[in-house]
Amino acid sequence: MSTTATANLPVLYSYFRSSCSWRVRVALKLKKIDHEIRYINLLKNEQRSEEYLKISPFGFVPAFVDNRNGKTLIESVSIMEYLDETYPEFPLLPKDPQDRATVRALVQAVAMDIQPVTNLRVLRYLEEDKRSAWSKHWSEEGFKAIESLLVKSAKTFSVGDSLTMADIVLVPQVYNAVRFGVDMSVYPTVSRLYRELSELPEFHEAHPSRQGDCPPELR
Ligand SMILES: N[C@@H](CCC(=O)N[C@@H](CS)C(=O)NCC(=O)O)C(=O)O
Repeated sequence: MSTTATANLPVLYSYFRSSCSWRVRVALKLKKIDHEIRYINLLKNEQRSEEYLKISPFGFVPAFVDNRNGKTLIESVSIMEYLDETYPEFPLLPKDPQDRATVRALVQAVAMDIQPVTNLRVLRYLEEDKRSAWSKHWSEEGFKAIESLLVKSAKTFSVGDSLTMADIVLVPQVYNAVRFGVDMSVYPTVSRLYRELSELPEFHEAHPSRQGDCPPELR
């Protein structure tokens, strides 16, 4: 591993099942940015290696190295915002300030309220037999609120008729909720968006099962 891109392509540090990495994988695809992926195996604790902590001091994926300046970025939402500001093709935020605020509220609900409490290091801190109920509980709490926001904001996509970051963060988090045993049918708007977004090639290609580090039995 290196802290700067050695090839001509930007580099994404990713793990196939990481919802936060999946977000950036989709953003890169929507913006048609060619990139290299380097795999960090979270189950083998590669995110805690001395070498990787120099890239991401929190020991999280994703991290992104911009080949244009060799700089490393961390935090999936700020990586997406950076990509949006520096690669204008396929804007990920709406122009209207009210809609932007709604997109950001939905993004934060997932990225700050659900994902952090169901993250691997938090689950590992809990006793093993408590982990599943914990993840399910916090996912249900979050999606209950997200459903009521989406009922007001969604049309074709989460906010109106343009695909935004709100959609990008939604799909991986629903995928995780399903893994945690959440019954998503009680959130009809979330479920409809998940189904329709999952069919788009950018989401499909960025799916965990399509990643080079996905074990054969999960493909
Ligand atoms: N706020 C960070 C969270 C990143 C994060 O939690 N990544 C998870 C995978 S989705 C991770 O690397 N977990 C490793 C661990 O918990 O040890 C972001 O949005 O990028």
